[in-house]
Amino acid sequence: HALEADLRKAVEREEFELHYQPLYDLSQQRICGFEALVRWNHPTRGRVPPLEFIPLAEEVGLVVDIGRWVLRRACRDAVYWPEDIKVAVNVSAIQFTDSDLPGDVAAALEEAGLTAGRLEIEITESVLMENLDEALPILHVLKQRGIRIGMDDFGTGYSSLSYLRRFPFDKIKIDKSFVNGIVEDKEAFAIMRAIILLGDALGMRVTVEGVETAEQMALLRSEACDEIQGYHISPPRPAVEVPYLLSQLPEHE
Ligand code: G
Ligand code: G
Ligand code: NA
Ligand code: MN
Repeated sequence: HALEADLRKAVEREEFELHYQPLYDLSQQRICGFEALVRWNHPTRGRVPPLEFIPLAEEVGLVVDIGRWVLRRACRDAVYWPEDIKVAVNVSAIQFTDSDLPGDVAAALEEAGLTAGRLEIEITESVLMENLDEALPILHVLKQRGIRIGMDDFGTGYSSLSYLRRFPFDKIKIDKSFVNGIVEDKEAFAIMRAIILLGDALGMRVTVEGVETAEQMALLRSEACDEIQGYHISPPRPAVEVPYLLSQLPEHE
């Protein structure tokens, strides 16, 4: 596999880069954090999307090294941001089973000098599904140390609801597929509303992903939705643009 060989070199040569997408607080009307999204700038192929190389990296065991790099890079970037701005990092299931995730997280925070409370770990349901017995104690350790834990792509799996009882997530991120049609379609809106109320009733912060229009944002503002993410606020942007985004986006109404 040619891509696999290149991926190995990419780890050594640090061909990765993090882009950041704002998380926008609806009541404060300002950015409250950024999600780190990894990019691979291949020397000849150009940019390879994460949906292509993350699954491959998981298969061949490279996702642990890449994940460690992402954690370190994200903490080192975030330490230069204002103190009330959090950084969210995606973590793969394999990082729970094949590495010392709490150790890697602690090292990344310590090396950067970042407070644990500024870091949020995003996990998808498949992470939990694949190894619940191993993942749950690790999540508890991270949470005890003050790291926030969010359930990503909420609603896309068939067992999301049962996981809400098994672990006290700080946040759920409602998958972008649920935003489609909320403005035009009563049923779509009813489902969105019910999921938001569920998260809210369980004391979790609720984020809606994939918000692309002002109408969607206005509708969510009238609900118990805490924050939104999506192209309407901003697509993921390179780290150097974070200060610009922080200075521009309060006007984003
Ligand atoms: O940014 P983009 O929409 O292309 O991301 C596609 C997918 O890749 C998303 O589902 C996202 O969760 C995943 N992804 C992005 N960055 C990382 C990362 O650093 N680690 C892991 N495990 N997944 C990531
Ligand atoms: O799985 P995860 O939630 O981490 O995926 C994040 C991905 O969603 C990123 O690749 C990002 O590029 C993409 N994304 C972010 N905002 C929007 C949006 O408003 N619409 C769509 N269609 N995709 C988005
Ligand atoms: Na995510
Ligand atoms: Mn998501």
